[in-house]
Amino acid sequence: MLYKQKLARGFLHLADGQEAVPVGLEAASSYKDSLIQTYRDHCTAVGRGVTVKEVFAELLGRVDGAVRGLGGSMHLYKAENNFYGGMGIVGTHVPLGAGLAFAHKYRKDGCVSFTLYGDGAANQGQISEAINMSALWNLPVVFVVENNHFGMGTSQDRASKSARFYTRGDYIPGLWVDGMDVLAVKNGIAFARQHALEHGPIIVEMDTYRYHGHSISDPGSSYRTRDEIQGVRRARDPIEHVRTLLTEFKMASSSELKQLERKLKKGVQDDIEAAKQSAEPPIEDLWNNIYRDGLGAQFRNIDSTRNKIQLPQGSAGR
Ligand SMILES: Cc1ncc(C[n+]2csc(CCOP(=O)(O)OP(=O)(O)O)c2C)c(N)n1
Repeated sequence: MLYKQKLARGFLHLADGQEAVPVGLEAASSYKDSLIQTYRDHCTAVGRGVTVKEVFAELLGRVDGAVRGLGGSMHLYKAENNFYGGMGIVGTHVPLGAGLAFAHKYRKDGCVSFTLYGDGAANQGQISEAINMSALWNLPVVFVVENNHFGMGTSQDRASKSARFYTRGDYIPGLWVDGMDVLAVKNGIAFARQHALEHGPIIVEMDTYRYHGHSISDPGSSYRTRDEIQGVRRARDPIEHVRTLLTEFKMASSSELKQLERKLKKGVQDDIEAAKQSAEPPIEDLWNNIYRDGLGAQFRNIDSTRNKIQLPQGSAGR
């Protein structure tokens, strides 16, 4: 809705349907482990300790956002909890994930790198390169394929010769996990984390599903039927699954859960309102964090009264 109101801008990829993956992953790891992933990063960021307000403020491009409103939906980040984003270019972060694992091994800190990518990304050459190096050097990396069954408007079967992604590491082992079941995710990740520490890299395929289109510009129903989406919602929804477990095992009653849901929804609404109140970044931020010392006055001046950037004479076209 914020996007339709033109308050959230840029690209936007929703992750509803895939919630069990970050929740289960965080339950079996710690913020000392590194985590890096794609642009579909809202839930993962919250799992890594980015607040809901920081996520919304980032979507709205405000200074209270996770990266001061400069990154947007695809570039959430929290270095102090070893969350390295949020990357827009498909597959490019996977070698970086291997690099993070190299750092853990070098420092001997007993931690691993969780490197998440999609079923579409799994066909990229650089994934094979990252797997080769991490196997060669025995790096503590867990490659997590979030198989939501679709790339950008393309089903996995039209893009992948083999859609058994957990087998695609050739000489490294793989594990298939029901990515809609948070407890299965937790157990799978706990196993894989231990394996990575003792024996090196492993692939974990999380069988999950995205309800929405690839991004906000994709209605998401031209390459699959609405019945299919409704069917997954009815049979496999990760949140309803937790509700069933909690009530069946009498850990909470359905009215307690409804009350909790109301409270959380109100909290999210409050966070959205607070995000809307946050200021836009100052114009100087256009070049802060780009050059080591900031972009010097030798290149650009700002006429802040007119809010316009002026290039010095003779510099046009550089
Ligand atoms: C190198 C590169 N090629 C193409 C794109 C455009 N693109 C963005 S997402 C995407 C599909 C990726 O699908 P998948 O890896 O399954 O992840 P999902 O979106 O399903 O989470 C494509 C082709 C891109 N961002 N980067």
